[in-house]
Amino acid sequence: MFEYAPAPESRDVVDIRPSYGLFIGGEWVDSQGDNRNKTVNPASEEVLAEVAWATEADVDRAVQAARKAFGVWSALPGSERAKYLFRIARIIQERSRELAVLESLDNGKPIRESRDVDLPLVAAHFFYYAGWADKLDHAGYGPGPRPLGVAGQVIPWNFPLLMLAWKIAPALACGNTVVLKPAETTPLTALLFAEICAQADLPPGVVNIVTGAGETGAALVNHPDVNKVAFTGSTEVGRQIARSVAGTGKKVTLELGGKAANIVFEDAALDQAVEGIVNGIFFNQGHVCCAGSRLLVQESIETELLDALKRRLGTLRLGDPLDKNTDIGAINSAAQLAKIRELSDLGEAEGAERWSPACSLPDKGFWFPPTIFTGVAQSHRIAREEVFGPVLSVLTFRTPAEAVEKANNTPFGLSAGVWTEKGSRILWMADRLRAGVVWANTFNRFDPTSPFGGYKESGYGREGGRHGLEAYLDV
Ligand code: TXE
Repeated sequence: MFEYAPAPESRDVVDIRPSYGLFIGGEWVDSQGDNRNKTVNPASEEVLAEVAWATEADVDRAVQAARKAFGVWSALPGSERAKYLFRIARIIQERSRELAVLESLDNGKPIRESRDVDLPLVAAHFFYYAGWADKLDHAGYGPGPRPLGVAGQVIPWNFPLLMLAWKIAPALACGNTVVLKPAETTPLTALLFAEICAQADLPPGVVNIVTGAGETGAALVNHPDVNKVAFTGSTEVGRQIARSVAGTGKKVTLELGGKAANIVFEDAALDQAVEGIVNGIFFNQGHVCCAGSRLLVQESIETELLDALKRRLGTLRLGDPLDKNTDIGAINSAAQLAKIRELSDLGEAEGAERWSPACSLPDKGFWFPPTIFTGVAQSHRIAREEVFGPVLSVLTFRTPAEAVEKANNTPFGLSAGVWTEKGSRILWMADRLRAGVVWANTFNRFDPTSPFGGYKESGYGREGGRHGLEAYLDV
């Protein structure tokens, strides 16, 4: 039988420099400290590049550059800022193959995802917010909505370029300038984005990229000349940031963890629900804050649904992220792999039953098979804590009210999914689920026009859409 086997994506389409400095004031500069960080390909553990590790003094330089550029950038007419953002969006499209390959190399995600999900969404965010830049004066905010000033932005490693787009595009559209710190394990696409800013002739200092770890992030967040802090990452660091900016007058948005319920009723279209469950938890190796990590299935269809889900998991291909057939790539880091292993072992120790399809893991790199836990109780840690990996906890319910109660029974509230053919039930559930996003008969669907963000410990503020714009404006 004919089998379609596309050639793997070539890594030669990207030109990775052996070593990178910091992008400050439109120039590449060395860090003032001696520390450097090696970023590795998590699928092979091969070192991709050496990256500067910004000190407090470097962060200060970057903030000063952003402060200086703020005067020029915020004074431009919105239509001029729009031109730059449109230009950036177009260059992202032109260089999207290069960016997608680099993202997969540095992060471990399958090329099919970086090429077909991340990159189109990255470009879409720049196009969308470019469209807003010249309309702010007529958007009903009253005269002269004002940018906040310098935005200090700290992002995680699961969607490196997309999180950058979520943060930089609205900030620039409103007239703010930016210092952004990418995560230590995935700095490369942010550094390529810096090149794109230069290619778009963006005025120097409007976007500054400082690489480093938590201390660099903390120096940025705590810098007195930063007016707005935007963070996506762990709930624990989110709490620290909220404490450290308290009383400073800085505006803050925090996008933190989740433990979303994907709720399947007995009247759902089961084949679609199976695809939605797979997409919900195994997309991006489960490194997704809104991942559908808890499956709540109506008791009457539990066996049927789980049989179908297991059959489907048997067809998923795990392996080389640059292979266009790959469904599941590498875990981003040794530390994240250790966390996934620890919580999974704990799930077993607490009495849940663990299942994975037969699949061989590559010898080198960081890998974890798609995994399902059944017989999970609400008190189990795998039902309460964010695993941030390809691990699904299955719980059951009998009535819609019980589904709501179980879905809401976590400290988080980022997203939820409902699978049913009854429209009235979707609305009834959406009204009662304490989650920033409720998807109906779909999951993990994003759009730059829609606000995204959490309830409860999942954080506060919204990114995307008009709400995302307001996080960067004084109105
Ligand atoms: O997160 P950190 P980690 C969750 C997920 C994961 C866990 C730990 O459960 O297993 O967090 O991941 C920077 N001040 N999420 O350790 O440390 C850091 O350098 C300022 C969910 O990677 O929060 C990086 O750039 N910044 C999440 C960013 O914060 C600090 C995405 C995120 O790293 C800092 C990622 C400090 N004190 C992890 N300490 C989501 N919501 O999508 C670290 N950083």
